[in-house]
Amino acid sequence: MPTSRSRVAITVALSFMLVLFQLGGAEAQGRKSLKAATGPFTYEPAVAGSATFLGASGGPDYAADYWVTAPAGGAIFPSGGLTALAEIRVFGIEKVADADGVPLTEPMKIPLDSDLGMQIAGAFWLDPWSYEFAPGDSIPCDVLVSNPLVDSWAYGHYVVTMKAQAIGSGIGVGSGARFHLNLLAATDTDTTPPTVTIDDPADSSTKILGNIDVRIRANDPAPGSGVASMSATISSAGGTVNNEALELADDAPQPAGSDATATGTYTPTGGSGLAGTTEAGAFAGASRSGIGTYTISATATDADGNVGVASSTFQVKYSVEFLVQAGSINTGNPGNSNGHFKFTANRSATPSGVFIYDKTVVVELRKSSDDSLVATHVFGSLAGGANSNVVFTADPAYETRFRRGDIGASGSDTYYGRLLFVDVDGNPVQQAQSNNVTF
Ligand SMILES: [Ca+2]
Repeated sequence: MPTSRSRVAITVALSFMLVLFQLGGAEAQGRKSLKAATGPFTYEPAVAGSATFLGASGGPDYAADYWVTAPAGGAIFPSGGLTALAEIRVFGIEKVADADGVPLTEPMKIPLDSDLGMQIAGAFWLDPWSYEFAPGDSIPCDVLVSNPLVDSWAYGHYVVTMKAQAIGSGIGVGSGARFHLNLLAATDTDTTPPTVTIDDPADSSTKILGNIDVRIRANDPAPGSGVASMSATISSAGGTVNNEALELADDAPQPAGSDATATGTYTPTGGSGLAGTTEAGAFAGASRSGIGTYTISATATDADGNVGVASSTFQVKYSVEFLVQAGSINTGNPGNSNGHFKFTANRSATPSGVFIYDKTVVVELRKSSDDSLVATHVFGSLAGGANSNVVFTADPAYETRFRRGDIGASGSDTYYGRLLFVDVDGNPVQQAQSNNVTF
């Protein structure tokens, strides 16, 4: 027999349950009085997009979007819920025409659980793939379609339908958003070569002697067979470097519409290693450094053998810095008045910005007023040292002096120094020009 205390407890519990029951009933009663939003999901536009993929390497990813709208006109769904959790997915696949574009007498349903059905549905990436709708909610659905890479027997024209489905909500799936998917053979359909772009070194650019980055992009326009391979060669203007193959790493093959990228490094002579970095190993007329004018020729071939080309011509120079560019006037001995030039010529900091010893150096003294050539100093060991030659100093640096008495000037004048070195092809090429000096 229950104690009085437990009797109280049972009574309280029963009352509480009764209240809960009544509340629940009231809620249900309340919901029952709410109007239901009826009807299926609707889709806008009815056709979300279309894509054509040619062969196994054809096609970029196609992006499309459409809106999914839940039925409105009520506060609840027919089953009584305030919201309905829907799955958004590929709902049906139909083949409507064969690979030659001939319509099928009757569209062929491709079961979603067949290999082909799974392959095609798997190429559709939907965002979102699930959403909790309230009545009247309208949401954008993004779809990204990639090449399903079907076997050639399956080539043809398909209609893929995407729908939202909220099981148990009482909302119909509706007619869905359709996507036209054309899966065709690549053969004999691609006659357009890939476009090729040399990003680096850019055409008309100037690089400092060193490891020079090379970056080439190729893109086979869609629809197309895709970039199958890439290559590039380099030549110097005078042919000393002649169609040398560049070692590139590339990410070809790429489908049509997608960039394939090839990267690598070209290092002209002296750009790395020991050559030119010691006085004993100095560059000279017979063993020249790699400064000069170069052209890279790049090619990209698509899967159907169409070849696209591009070229880029660029300069390679030393990094020149003046340590001294000064004129001094000697009033006591005017002939000793002189213009003094001291400078470094280094390679690029990539890989090591060291001083380069290059005996092909030429310093021209030119009149600032008319650019006329007044005197030329070359590397050498003539008597007079830096007054007659360009010499290496221990810094290391290049140094030379032009004396008024040696250049036949009767009074002071204003000049500038023009620095040249002989390039890979044997041509003296200006690397720098000094400020004006007066002496
Ligand atoms: Ca092509």
